Amino acid sequence: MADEDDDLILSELDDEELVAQMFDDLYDGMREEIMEATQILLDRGWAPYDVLTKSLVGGMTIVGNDFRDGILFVPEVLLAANAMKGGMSILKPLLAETDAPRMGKMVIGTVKGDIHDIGKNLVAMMMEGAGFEVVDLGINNAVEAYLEALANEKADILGMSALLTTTMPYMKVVIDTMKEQGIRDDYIVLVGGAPLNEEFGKAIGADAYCRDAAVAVETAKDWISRRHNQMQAGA
Ligand code: B1M
Repeated sequence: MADEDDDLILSELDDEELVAQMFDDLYDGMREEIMEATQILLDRGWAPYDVLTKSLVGGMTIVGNDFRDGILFVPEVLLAANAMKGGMSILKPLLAETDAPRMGKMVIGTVKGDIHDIGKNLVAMMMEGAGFEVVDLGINNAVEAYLEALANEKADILGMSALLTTTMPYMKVVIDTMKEQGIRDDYIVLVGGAPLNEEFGKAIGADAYCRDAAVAVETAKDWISRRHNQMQAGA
């Protein structure tokens, strides 16, 4: 017998019902339904950023809480993450659509020992949307990978992401190595990830902690313009 959900026609739901259904579908890892619903919201005139934050990130927060409370386990969370990425793949080109002039270049990656990449991918997308060039190193990055990319790409900004309390100290290893090599001040260093906070960012010697992707964009813009002003003053 057909399941009740099989009969559900997403396009017939109003916005509020559709977002609630997306929370359920994300929870159940239903990638195709998430992609369809993402497109429906866009077709109804929702801004890509609103679809991202109000439906996808909102749904993922519920998944995160139940993962924390032992109600969901790794395989289910992986399916949810996969569904979220399906929605993000539709939003990515829209968030990146911009006439903004190139703002600067960022190398970003999740630190060694950590395979969480959804937040980092969001930051990368939003930075591209704001006119930054982004070199995404993916997950599990050792200090050498960051330093090599910074040099090869002639980047302005280093972005590091960590989602585990056990991996966040590795950010300090990267920054300390930059100091040892005398290159720390050549780059703007921004850090982010759910377990971090402003105090931690300061303590490890980052230029700023970014609470979310939108803050990362604003902070990056702010630091780039400070750098330009400093360079002009020194010229
Ligand atoms: Co993991 N996991 N996980 N996990 N996971 C957390 C982080 C956890 C908090 C869950 C929990 O217990 N509530 C917990 C960490 C606890 C702790 O350290 N104190 C945890 C754990 C324990 C683990 C494992 C150890 C579980 C296990 O194996 N027993 C394991 C670790 C594997 C490893 O990394 N070595 C693990 C595995 C996984 C999955 C693979 C199943 C999956 C990851 C899939 C993937 O990323 N491709 C997963 C997921 C999905 C999560 C939760 C549920 C969701 C994370 C997420 O994507 N959030 C998470 C619970 C939670 O955070 N509520 C959890 C959505 C995303 C949009 O937010 O990543 O915070 P976030 O990014 C935000 C900001 O933080 C910021 O901007 C982003 C967008 O606004 N930001 C930056 C992030 N990076 C930035 C970089 C910047 C700037 C801003 O640079 C400039």
